[in-house]
Amino acid sequence: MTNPNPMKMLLLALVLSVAGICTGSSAHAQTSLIQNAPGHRVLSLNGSWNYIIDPYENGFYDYRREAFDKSASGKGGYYDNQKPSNAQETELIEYDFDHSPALQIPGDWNSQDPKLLYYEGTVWFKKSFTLVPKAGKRYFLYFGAINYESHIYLNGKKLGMHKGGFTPIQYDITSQLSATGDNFVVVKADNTRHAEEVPTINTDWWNYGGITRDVFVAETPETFIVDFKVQLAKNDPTKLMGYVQLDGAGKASQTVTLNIAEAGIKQTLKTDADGHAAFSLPAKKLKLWSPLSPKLYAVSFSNGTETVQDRIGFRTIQTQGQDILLNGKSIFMRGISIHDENPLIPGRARSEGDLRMLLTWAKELGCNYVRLAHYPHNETMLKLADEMGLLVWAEVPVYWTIAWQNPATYQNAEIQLSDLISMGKNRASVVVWSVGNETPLSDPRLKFMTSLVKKARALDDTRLIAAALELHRTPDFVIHVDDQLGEFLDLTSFNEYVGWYWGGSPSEISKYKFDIKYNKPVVISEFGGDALAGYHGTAETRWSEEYQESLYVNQIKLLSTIQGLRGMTPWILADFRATRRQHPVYQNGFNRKGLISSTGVKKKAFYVLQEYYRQQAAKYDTGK
Ligand code: GCB
Repeated sequence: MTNPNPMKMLLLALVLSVAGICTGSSAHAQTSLIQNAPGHRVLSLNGSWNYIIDPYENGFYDYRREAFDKSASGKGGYYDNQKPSNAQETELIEYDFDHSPALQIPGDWNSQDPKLLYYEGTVWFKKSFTLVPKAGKRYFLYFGAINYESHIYLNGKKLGMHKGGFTPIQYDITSQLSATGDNFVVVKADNTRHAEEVPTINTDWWNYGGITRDVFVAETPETFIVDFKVQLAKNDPTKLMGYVQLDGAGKASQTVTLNIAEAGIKQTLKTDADGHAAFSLPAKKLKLWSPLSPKLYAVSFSNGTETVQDRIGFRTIQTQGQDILLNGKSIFMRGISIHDENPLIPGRARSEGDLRMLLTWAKELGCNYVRLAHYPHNETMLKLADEMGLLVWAEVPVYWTIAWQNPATYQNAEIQLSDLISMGKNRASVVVWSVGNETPLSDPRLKFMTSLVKKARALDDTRLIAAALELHRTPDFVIHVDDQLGEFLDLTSFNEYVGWYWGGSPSEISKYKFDIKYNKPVVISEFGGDALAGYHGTAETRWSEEYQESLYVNQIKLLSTIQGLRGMTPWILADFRATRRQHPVYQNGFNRKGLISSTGVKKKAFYVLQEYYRQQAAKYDTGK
């Protein structure tokens, strides 16, 4: 991220309000996301939140459909959390959070209340908390994610509105906290799907609603370290580059010290008038991060009033012809696609333990790489990948039929991409930014997608940019990969479902050939087929484990014919909920392409891929 100069901030505010992404009174509008925000956590708001299901949005609009929070008094909505003001209880109040049921946060609502499994609409949440603000400190209310549109209120006053179900939301609440320490926060979360949003109405995953990631209050000094980046320079392991950004009245001309003690790096930086200090330093002695040796360094920045810390790894990633070079050495990306879902709940992953379980399964499969599909995953997931030695493909929900011609839709996608990059820019594990998945060919789509590519490169030119491309086949069994978007990307990636959507059985896979236009590394973003764990038959029996097993055997043979094959992320690690999947016997509301079932059982195909990855590891990890 670059220095937020005033002109840029003005433009950004304009764009935000056009897109309707995050608006509120200007004092509270979302500014730069706090880097490593949990490091500033002073109070967790996870736990029990009371909720009210409000399909008609009675807590938001009056009976003439006027929004209460836009009325002269700003009062009347559920966010008032109104209580009877006298003992006789003479007032008419038709809601009561404190006698309403509670859900656990973080956590989607669908998996916690059977009434809400298919629900799409508004649910209100309320939590009371005690926090006595200290003089000279600032406080930020931080939500890891709320799906999809959220209106957030503190002590009855609106902080703002945010769109996007997978990126953090933060508001400066310093002036809004009550002096006595008694506070309440109310959230209107609405997961209604809309054609013009990102994602659009049609996806192949469950539209989980609610406050799905951690909530906390962060405390900072008046002037504090809001953002920083420390990574190796593009393709140069000898140079460390980055910046630190201060926020607050005293941000200009401050001294900030960068310290990476273990590497003997201590550097004094001086901020400019905008509170920004960029640096470029020699970094000869750093031990580089890789899946085989995921070395992380303790990195800190101090400005006299505070010290912020992170654990950061350093590596280079680049392509050369059809090779992907990690720290200058050719690698094969042994991957698997993953949704942000714990199949054992089943529901959105809620805890670090859930995320660790998913990545541990990936390691067991022999992976050195994961594709975090199809939207930004939890920041904790990226940190775990750093720690466990897994390369990451991180993606935005530009999926299928986006409203390509709508400028607000584009701005929305771009903001989600920027927030994703902001969240993951210090993670060595993240090597690919993906700007979208299987988007149908058209000129407006190409313009939209190439603008996202440009944006991603402008924000971070040290990582590879990719997308799951479109492909088509001809009657001679040739699969053509010539989607024009491929010209603008670093990898050739595509989803290829021969043997499942194309062709009647896995044995037909061998008839196919590839015609790939680009001389770039090929990293297959998806292939796969459904299998119901425990259901057995022959290799021709749809939905059986044997069918899926044979599909993997034949796909691996077919893909191995691609000269530039440098990796893959088959679809998918575990079965996941999907409304499109209606077969009452075999699917029952689940996409069954998982290598692991919704009860945690490994299917036969798991072992096929595991063996293939064992062979690939032997070939590449030893440098042969
Ligand atoms: C795809 C999509 C993925 C689906 C998968 C399927 O191409 O990218 O989101 O879940 O196919 O199972 O059809």
